[in-house]
Amino acid sequence: MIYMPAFSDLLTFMRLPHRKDLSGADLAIIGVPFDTGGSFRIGARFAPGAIRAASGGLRRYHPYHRLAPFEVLRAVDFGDVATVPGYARESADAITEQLRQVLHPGCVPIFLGGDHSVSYPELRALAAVHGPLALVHFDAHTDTWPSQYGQPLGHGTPFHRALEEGLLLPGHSIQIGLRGPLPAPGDEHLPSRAGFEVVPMDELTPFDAGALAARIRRRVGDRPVFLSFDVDVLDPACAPATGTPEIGGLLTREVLAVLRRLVGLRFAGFDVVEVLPHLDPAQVTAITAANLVFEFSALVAASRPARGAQPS
Ligand SMILES: [Mn+2]
Repeated sequence: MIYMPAFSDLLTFMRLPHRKDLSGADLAIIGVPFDTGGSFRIGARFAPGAIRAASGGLRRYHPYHRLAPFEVLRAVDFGDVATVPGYARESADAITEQLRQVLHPGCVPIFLGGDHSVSYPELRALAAVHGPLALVHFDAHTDTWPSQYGQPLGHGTPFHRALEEGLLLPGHSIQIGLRGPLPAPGDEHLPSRAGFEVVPMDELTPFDAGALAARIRRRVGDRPVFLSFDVDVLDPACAPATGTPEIGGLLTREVLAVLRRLVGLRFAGFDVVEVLPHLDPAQVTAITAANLVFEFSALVAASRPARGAQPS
């Protein structure tokens, strides 16, 4: 028997089939290669390709959830959406429009950013399908500022824009891992004034995965939820290749322990953002992002009600 190794052939995420039609799909990997919303280091436009390349090292069975997500789910790799490099408004509108044409309620997208500004056009398309969403946001920064360099669209503003447009349920949303110096005094109160629950990094030492997962579950309840993962929530030792690194972050193993305790949430979508491949020693950040995408896929598979099961 001839077996094609996962690092071979044309690059899709874990060798999933490439499909532009998502009508039969339960899960879709979608690249969003826009990075000129970045305020410091840029280069995340190359992240979708780097994450797909890094996924060649993954294997298909998840021993914690005891399933192979891509055998449980009909999953595809959409490839990337088109963007307009350097033009935030035009890119945001193009991203939303393309996603609106393909997303449907039965398909969970996992977006490969891009800088964090892409969450806003993603949320516009997802809210059109599901209505307003709960947000579970892992990040060193709140990304809820009203403007960035005086402009409305950037990687520091996506959740402010989303709140303005009613795309989020702030009373069911939570931000985890915030830390680091801020542009102005009082900025630490920005997310709670917007209605988000905030778990700053200071509250995560010592780390208790069960307590954090319980807090997320209480906050989200049974609302459809968007999980947005900025790799800068991780300590730069775990994810050095990112746009705005902040020292003193979470360890990858801590994040995995929390994610694995979130089975059963109504996941409507995910993104993983701010991977900068040209700064990535030994692919460590891209490998981390690829593993997170695999974790998200396993979470979706483990959270699905059993097909054909009788309601109890
Ligand atoms: Mn961010």
